[in-house]
Amino acid sequence: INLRTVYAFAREMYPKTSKETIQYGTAGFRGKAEFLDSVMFRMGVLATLRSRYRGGSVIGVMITASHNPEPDNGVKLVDPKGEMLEASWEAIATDLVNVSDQELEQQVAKIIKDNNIDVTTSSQVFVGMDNRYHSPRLLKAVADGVIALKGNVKEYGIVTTPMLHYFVVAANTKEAYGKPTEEGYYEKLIKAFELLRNGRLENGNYRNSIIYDGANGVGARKMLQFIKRMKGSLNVTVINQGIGVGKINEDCGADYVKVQQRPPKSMPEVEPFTRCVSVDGDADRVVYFFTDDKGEFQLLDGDRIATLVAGYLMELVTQSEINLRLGLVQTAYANGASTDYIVDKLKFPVSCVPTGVKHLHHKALEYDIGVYFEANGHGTIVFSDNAKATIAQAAETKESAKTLLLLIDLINETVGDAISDMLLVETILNHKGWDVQDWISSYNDLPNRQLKVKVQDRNVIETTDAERVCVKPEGLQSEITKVVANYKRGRSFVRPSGTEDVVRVYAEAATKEDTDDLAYEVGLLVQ
Ligand code: 16G
Ligand code: ZN
Repeated sequence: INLRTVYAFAREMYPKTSKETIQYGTAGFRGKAEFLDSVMFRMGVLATLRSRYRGGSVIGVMITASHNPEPDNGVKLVDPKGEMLEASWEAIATDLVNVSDQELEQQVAKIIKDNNIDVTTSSQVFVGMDNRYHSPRLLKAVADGVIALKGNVKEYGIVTTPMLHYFVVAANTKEAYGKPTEEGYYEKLIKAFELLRNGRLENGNYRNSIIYDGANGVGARKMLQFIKRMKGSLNVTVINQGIGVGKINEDCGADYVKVQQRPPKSMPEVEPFTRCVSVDGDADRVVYFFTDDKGEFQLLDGDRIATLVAGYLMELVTQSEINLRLGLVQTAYANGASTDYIVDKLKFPVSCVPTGVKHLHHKALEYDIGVYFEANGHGTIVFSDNAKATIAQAAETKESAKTLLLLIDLINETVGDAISDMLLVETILNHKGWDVQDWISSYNDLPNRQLKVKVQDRNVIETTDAERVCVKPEGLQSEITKVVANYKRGRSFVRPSGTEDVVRVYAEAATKEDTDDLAYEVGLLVQ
């Protein structure tokens, strides 16, 4: 490999146009699409190096800015087991993206040397993208980066983020996890879903239809593909399909619904208590919602999904008479009422970790069955090898264990998957004979509020204890503690955002007014 060609390629086709330093954060690189061409090219280069470093295993590259506005785009790397890129390589990525075109050749040589990479070995990179209009251009840049290092690249075109994770794992496990194709993905999920339904489409209060808000993103397109193949096992009406004037995530989608606490603007008139679901722009987050008979909006977010799933898994494990370690992983954003419910009522072990999928996923792997969800709707369930073997054995005699076995196939263990999570929720509600009213009445959420505060340098704020305690600047935490003490059931924390140049404030309290006041007071302390 001639590294000169990498440099020549970069300078000719993907010159670096921005001088601003960017950082590989919790969601990879994000920014305005027009400045990302050189970033994408370099990530193609890096993915190829990473694949060689990992003995030729497939590395994934996903082009998306998830729930962010349509003009933004971004890129993240997927490691061989479907996890987020290893932390030490985040720094390597940051360095590689920020050097000048002239320094690029040197920098690539340095990565090769530091990591003892044999550049003559084979490599494989899978690339996917969301349906932003600039994604195809950026995808080509990634592919060219791979080609510059004489690597192999497979382009999946427009797919959801969790689909790409699935393809990577499927290929790296030699198809033990499934076929690494779009059709293989649909087949695996739909087969499990239909077997779990077992022909019983309605049950008790459960109605077999749902309104699905696709956020004008790739999740809408893929849901239309699911519908074609599902043959009526679930009646889905897709809104915000991405056809026409609607922009990705604008006034719709999981982030809008969760943060604004209201339905998408384009929501059609529906009967009270109609079950609705929203996914985000790359379909790795999902939240449910409905409007009650008083016209009030009701949200069923990631915490609700987590408690529903955890409770159900616990039931099945108990009925199967198997001994497995179950655990739920949350972040500081989890509603206090959800944590109380799960600890006191369900007697389920809970742990709290910092924001970001990699932290949750990592912690969940410590259990036999690890359930993790962020309140924003990103989450999944992971099963240890021991759990899989134990369940498979019990399934020979116990119905409940058979159900568990099918659930494993329905769940995309590699990362939070909005569509897979939705099919899981639908399965549980169907089995329980529940609809949204039954689900929401399991506990009462505490009113909560999030604020963004613009500050000069958000990194002056440092936190500990899974972001629940602020250690810097000195004295801020004691002031927050003092303020919080004035509110019944009050809880509040501040943390620097990992994706935007702001400090985030979270507050919850017994009443809505108190919550707003508390958020405001803490916001003032930060300013
Ligand atoms: C990223 C994270 C998400 C987290 C969010 C927080 C991944 C793949 N995504 O989108 O899990 O909730 O950042 O954003 O890790 P913030 O730091 O701006 O609050
Ligand atoms: Zn997303």
